[in-house]
Amino acid sequence: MRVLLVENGILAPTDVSGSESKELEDARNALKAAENGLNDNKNILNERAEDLAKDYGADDIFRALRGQCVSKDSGEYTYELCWLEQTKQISKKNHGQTTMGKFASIDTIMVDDELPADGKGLGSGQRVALRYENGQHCWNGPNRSTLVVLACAEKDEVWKVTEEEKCVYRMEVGTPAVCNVLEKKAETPRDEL
Ligand code: MAN
Repeated sequence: MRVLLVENGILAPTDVSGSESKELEDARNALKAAENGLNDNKNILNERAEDLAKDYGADDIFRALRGQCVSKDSGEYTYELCWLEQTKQISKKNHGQTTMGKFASIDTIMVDDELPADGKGLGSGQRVALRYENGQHCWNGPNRSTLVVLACAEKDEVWKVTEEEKCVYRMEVGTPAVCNVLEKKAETPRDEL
């Protein structure tokens, strides 16, 4: 009866024990592998599409800096800026790390600072600023946040870190990434030099 049904295409040709033929098993495994590969590629495609939709500043300039970090010792902490990722406060005593914000957005702000003789400062005019928000919660205060204000410099360097109010930090940072962005247009003491 079974043979008859198989011959007429009504039953699949499995053997009597019910186990699949080697060919069918191989084909099933190959299909599974192809499906896994397709899913992996779909995930990569989604990640790339999300990344392309993000704002990396004029000419996507900050994309190249992502993942790199610069740091500066100040008081009892080492402060670390990881471009487009997070800012951190690292205790010199116990090496405990506190997140001072995760990268949130790119902005422009006005500054009016005297430029130090060594040129390592913001000067005055419009500057690119990176906002880092929602860092580690501050006891009796907000979640920590950092405003990273940028000025043109030959190399990436944290110049100054201040805590403007409790758990609200400001970093002044030099980087070649903004040299062609705003400062060319702005009237700054730097242009006069
Ligand atoms: C830690 C640091 C300081 C902060 C206090 C707030 O000591 O993160 O910068 O002002 O916590 O309690």
